[in-house]
Amino acid sequence: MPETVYIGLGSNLGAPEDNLRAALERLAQVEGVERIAVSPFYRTAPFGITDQPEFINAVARLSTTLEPRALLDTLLEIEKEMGRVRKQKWGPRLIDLDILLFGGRVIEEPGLTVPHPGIAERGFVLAPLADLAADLPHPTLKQNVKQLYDALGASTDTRRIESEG
Ligand code: A4P
Ligand code: MG
Repeated sequence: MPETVYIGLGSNLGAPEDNLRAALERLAQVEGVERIAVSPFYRTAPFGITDQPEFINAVARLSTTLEPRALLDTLLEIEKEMGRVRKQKWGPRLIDLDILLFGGRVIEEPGLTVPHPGIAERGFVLAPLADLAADLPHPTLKQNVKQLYDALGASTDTRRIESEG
């Protein structure tokens, strides 16, 4: 059975919106992956290291027959093909693709943690995720996406921009 998966996309180097669109196109071409929906794009203040350009963030909902590890490898491959060089934790990047949620699964393995551990603290994840799935329950936090976003409150600097993927 295919699983419904949510992927977080982020970029703050080059032409970030084009980078997100390019990554989405590549994702849709992967065998075993079907793209169902893409959130609006958001312009977001950098989290972690604040002295870097603003990010463009979005979330995509996919349907996939791939197992989580195979999907992660696919995402890392797309990042690599798109020229991402890993330098600094939380630092600037051409494209960052994270598995946010994989059905209701809870995975803790070396190199793969699902749900993504940063979801609840990150407005740049919760805002676009809420556009696609406000009522979706978080598998371990026992709140839905909208409740998590509301709990984060006004501390998030995210602005929806009109163009979409
Ligand atoms: N990994 C484990 N679990 C997962 C998962 N669920 N999805 C491993 C994807 N990858 C997962 O990733 C390092 C390793 O995490 C991968 O090889 C994979 O095996 P990375 O993307 O290179 O991580 P990183 O950048 O070195 O550090 P970190 O803490 O993951 O950075 P984040 O959390 O990705 O944060 N501000 C705004 N406004 N918007 C952003 O998008 N992004 C970051 C990066 C910082 N600030 C931001 C944004
Ligand atoms: Mg990542």
